[in-house]
Amino acid sequence: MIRSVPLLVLALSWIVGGGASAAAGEGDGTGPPAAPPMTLWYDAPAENWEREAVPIGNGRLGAMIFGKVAEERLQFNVDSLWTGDENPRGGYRSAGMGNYQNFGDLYITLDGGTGATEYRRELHVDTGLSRVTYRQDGTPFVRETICSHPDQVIVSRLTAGAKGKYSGRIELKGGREEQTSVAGNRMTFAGTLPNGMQYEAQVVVAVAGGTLKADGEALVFSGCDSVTLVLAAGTSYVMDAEKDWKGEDPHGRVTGQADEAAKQPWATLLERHIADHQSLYNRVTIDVGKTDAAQLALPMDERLQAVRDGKPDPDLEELLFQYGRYLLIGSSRPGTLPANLQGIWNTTNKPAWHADYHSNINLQMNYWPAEVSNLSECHTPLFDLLMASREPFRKATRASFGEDVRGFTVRTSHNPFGGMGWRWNLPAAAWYGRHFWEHYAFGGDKEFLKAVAYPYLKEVCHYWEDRLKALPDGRLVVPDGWSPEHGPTEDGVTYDQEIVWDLFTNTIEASKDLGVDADYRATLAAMRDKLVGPRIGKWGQLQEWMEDRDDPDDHHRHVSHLYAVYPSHQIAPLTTPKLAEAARVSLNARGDGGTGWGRAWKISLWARLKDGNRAHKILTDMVCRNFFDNGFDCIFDQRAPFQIDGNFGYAAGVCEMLLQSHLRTDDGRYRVHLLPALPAAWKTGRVTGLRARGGFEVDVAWEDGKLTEATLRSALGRPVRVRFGERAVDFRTQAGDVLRLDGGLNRR
Ligand code: FUC
Repeated sequence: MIRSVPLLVLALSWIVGGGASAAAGEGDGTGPPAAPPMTLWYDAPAENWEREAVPIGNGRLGAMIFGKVAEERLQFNVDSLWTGDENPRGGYRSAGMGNYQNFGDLYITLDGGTGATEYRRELHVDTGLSRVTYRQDGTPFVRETICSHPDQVIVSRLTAGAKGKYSGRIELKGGREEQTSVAGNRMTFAGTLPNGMQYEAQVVVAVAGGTLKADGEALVFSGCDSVTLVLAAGTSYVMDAEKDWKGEDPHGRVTGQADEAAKQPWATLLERHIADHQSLYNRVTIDVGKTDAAQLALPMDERLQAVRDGKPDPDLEELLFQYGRYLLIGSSRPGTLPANLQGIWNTTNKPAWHADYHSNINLQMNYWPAEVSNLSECHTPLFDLLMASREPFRKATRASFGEDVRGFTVRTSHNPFGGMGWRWNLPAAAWYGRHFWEHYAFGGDKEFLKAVAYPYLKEVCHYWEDRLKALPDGRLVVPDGWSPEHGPTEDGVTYDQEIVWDLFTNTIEASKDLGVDADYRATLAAMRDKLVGPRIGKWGQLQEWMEDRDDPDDHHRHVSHLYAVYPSHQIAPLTTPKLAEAARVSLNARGDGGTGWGRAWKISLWARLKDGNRAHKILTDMVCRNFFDNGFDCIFDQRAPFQIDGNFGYAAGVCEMLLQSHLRTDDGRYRVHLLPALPAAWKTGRVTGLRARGGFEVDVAWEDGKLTEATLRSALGRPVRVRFGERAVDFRTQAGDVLRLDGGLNRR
C-alpha cells in the first residue's frame, strides 16, 4: 500500500492541535483517529523491555517505553555511558573492555489508574512519536513521548479530555542506585563511573492546573489538567584519545538542555522533532504489495502471529524495513557513537557481549543499510569512532605483533575508548575499510575520501603489506587466520583473503580518484593479483579454507567466506558465474537457518545471487522467528537477547532485492541493476529514494514482476549502465540530470 500523506497529516494535526481535548470536544465516543500506517501498535502495555516496550532515540539519547496505565516507565540510555577503558597495556579482558550501562528509569505513577478501556499503545515510525491512549469513565487520556534530536531531550506529555484528571508521582532512578535530589520542579541524579566518566540526568516537570510538590526523592502532582516531563541526560565522554576520552562535567550541558526545552511549548518541540526525523525518514518510500485489510488492522503481536500462521503481510515487510531505518536514525547520528549490538537500547549493566562493537559481522551489518537506504549521515559515527580509535588500535597491534609493525588491526570486541576485548580478528580493520570506501562510492565526497577514507585505507594496507606471507610458488596468503568462530587458526582462510583483496582494490580505486600515489597503487595491484583467490572445492562449493575440507552438513551460522558475494562484489553471477555458482552451492548447504543476523545476511546473499524467491523465503523466516513483538530482532528463535544487527541487515536485504549497484573497475562506469531479485510475492510495487553507487538516487515501479518505470537522479554526473533482466543500456549523465526510463529502459 502507498503510504498516504493525508492520513498522516490528519493524525498529526490532531496531535499538534490539542490531542485529547480536541478529541473529547468531538464528544463522539470514538476515541483518537486510527494510527497512520507506518505504526507498531498494541492493545496491551509492555511487560518485557526487549520484547514488548518500544524504542525511541535521537542517536545519542534513547528510551524504551512500557505504557502501563497506572505506572509509565521510561527506561533510558545515553550512547556513551560505558565502563571500561582504553586498556592499552595488554590484559585484554572484560574488566578493561567494560559494559554499556543502563542510565536509569523515569516512572510516572498515576492515582486511580485502573478500569481503563479502549487502551492502545503505538509507535509511529514515520514521526518518531510514541502514543498511549485509553479512556477512564468516558474521559480520553493521551500520553505522547518523543526523543528529540534538535532539542536533545526526551519529552513526555500527558493530557486528558477533562480538567484535573492527573494525580500521581514521578520518580527518577539511576541505574547504579544513585541518590536523586529534588529542587522545585527538577529532579537530578549524577555519578562517576570507576573509569572516571561523569554522568548526570535531570527531569523538569511542568503541570497545568493542580499542584506539584516534592515528596522525598519524588515529585507529587495532584488535580492537574496535563503533565509535561522533559528528560535530559549526558556524560563527560569525548571522542578523543588524547583527552583520555573525557571532557567537562555534563552538569552545565544537561541543565541547559532541560531548561531550554522546558521553555518551549509542546507543539513547538513536537513540530521540530517531526521535521528533523522526517528530513531523513521521508527520503525513502516503499510499497511491495497490499495486505488484507482485516490483517492490517491487527495489533503487531497478532500480525506477527498471522505471518507465522502462513498469512502473507507485505505491509508488515515494509514496516519492518522502515523500522530498520527508524532504528538507525534513532541510534546513529552525526556526532554520536556508532550503534552498538543493541543500538542504544539496553536495560542492564551487564548486557550480552558487553553490548559492544563486534567486528566479525555485527558492527558492519549495523551500517549495511546506511548508504543504500539514503541515511548516509547516519554512517558517519562509525568513521568518527574508528578514526579516533586508531592510536589505541596501533598501540595494541604493536604490543601483540611487534614494535615495528605498521598500521593496525582490531580484536573481535571493542569499546568507545579504543579498548578491546576478545580475540584478534585480523581482517577486521580492513573490513571496516569497505565502509569508508562505500561512503565515498555512494556519495562522491572527495574531501571525505582525501581526509578520512584514503588515510584510513592506506594505513590498514600497510599492516597487510607487512603481514602477507608468500607461498613457495609466490602466491600470497594471510597467515594465522580464522574463519570467524568456526575454523582453526591457519593460513589462507578465504574470509581473510577476500577482505584483503577488497581492501587493496578499494584503496587502488581511491588513489586513482584522488590522482595520488601511482607507484604505490602499482605495488598494491601487484600484491592483490598474487593473493590466493576464492576456490571451488570437490563438491562444487566455494571453499571456506585453502584446504578443500568443507563439510556439506555444516550449518554454522557464520558464512564468512561468502563476503566476496556480499557485502563485497568480488563474486557475482554476471562477472564470475562459476564462482557465483559455487557460492550458491555453499549457501544451499549451509541452509536457511541461523541467528537473526545470519538470516539477514542470507537475504542479501541470495539477492546478490539473483534469487529473489529464496531471499524472500528467508525474509519471511526472519519475520516469523526473529522479530519480537516490538520489532526488535533477536539472535536466537524468539529468545533473548535482542541484537539490532538483524534489524539493519533485514533493511539492507530488502534494498538489495530491489536495487543493486557496482563499480566496474575496467571502464569506471557504474552498474545499476533494477529489481535484481524481485520475489514473486512482491508482484506489483514501487520504491523511491534508494541510492546507488556513483551518486544516483533511484525510484523504481513494477507491475506483475515487470519494470514499468524508473527514475535515476544523478548527483555526480557519472556514466551508468542500467540493467533490468537481460537488458542493459548505457547512459551518460550530467550532475543534476534526471533520467526517466520506461519499462524497456528507454527514456521517457
Ligand atoms: C558474533 C556471533 C554471535 C553474536 C556475537 C555478538 O560473535 O557469532 O552469534 O552475534 O557476535
